[in-house]
Amino acid sequence: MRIIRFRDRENTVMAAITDDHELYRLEGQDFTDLIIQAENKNVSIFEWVSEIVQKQTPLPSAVEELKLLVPVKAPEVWAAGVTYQRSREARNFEATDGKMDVHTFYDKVYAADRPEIFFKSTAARTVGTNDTVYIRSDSDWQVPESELGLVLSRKGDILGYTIGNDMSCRDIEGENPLYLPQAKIWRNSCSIGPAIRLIESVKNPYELQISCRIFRNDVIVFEDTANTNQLKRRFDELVSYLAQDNILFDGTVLLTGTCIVPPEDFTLLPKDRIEIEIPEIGILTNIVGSNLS
Ligand code: DO4
Ligand code: MG
Repeated sequence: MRIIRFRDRENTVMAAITDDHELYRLEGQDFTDLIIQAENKNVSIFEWVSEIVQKQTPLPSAVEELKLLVPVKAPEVWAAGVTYQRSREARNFEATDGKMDVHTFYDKVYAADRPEIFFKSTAARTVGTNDTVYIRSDSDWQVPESELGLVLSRKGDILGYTIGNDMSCRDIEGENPLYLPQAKIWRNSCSIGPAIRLIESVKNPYELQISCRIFRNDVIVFEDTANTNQLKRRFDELVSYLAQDNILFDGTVLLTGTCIVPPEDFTLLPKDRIEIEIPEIGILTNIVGSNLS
């Protein structure tokens, strides 16, 4: 069971459920409306959505024909870092000019009880599938980060899973860790989508395959696949650190870190197409633009 948002031919924003074959309209325009509706009915979102599917006639459109939007207007997107060995190695490389035998704060945070969690994005900076993600004009080393995203309630419950792209500037991040917000946050530096898969319909979130493909002039220039079974942390552990003495909102997204890093000589260029796929959720596709274009 996946939740999507889209804009119809009359330009109206709608939320819908798709069970892979049919599309069912939801009351309200956002995933956050579902959270409140289910709460008012005293049922889980999954139960509430199943009831709608049973009672309603499907919409006549096919998902492929829709102009999809972000699946939730996440008020905040947070991200965990260095949660996979591959990310730890990549950060060590950029922070030490390739001297991989130096012990860094990335090694420390990989092993520490407290994970790295940073603020990534707001609704205004977050785009959906088929939208443009931007690269910065003051960086020469930029990559997408393919991540599983947890969709949370204000109480810190994990309600569903989405795909996230934590666009990152490796040169800015590697120059000085205090530059992290600049290496991570700018206009259109985060994308999420194309859908939210409700937790009840995922057998094992620690066995999800994540693939990333980057196309330049329609030719594939990078491709890799990893699995959430390589994650060092548990999702509830990450959420408990995020929620500690904090305020969360319905629809907050927590990205869980990347396990796919392109080779050291790779940087994104305008017009590249990035596809991040988790089969249970879909394919998050973005075209690269520059703030100047
Ligand atoms: O510490 C830098 C950021 C790490 C990150 O974004 C990741 O591991 O995905
Ligand atoms: Mg990341």
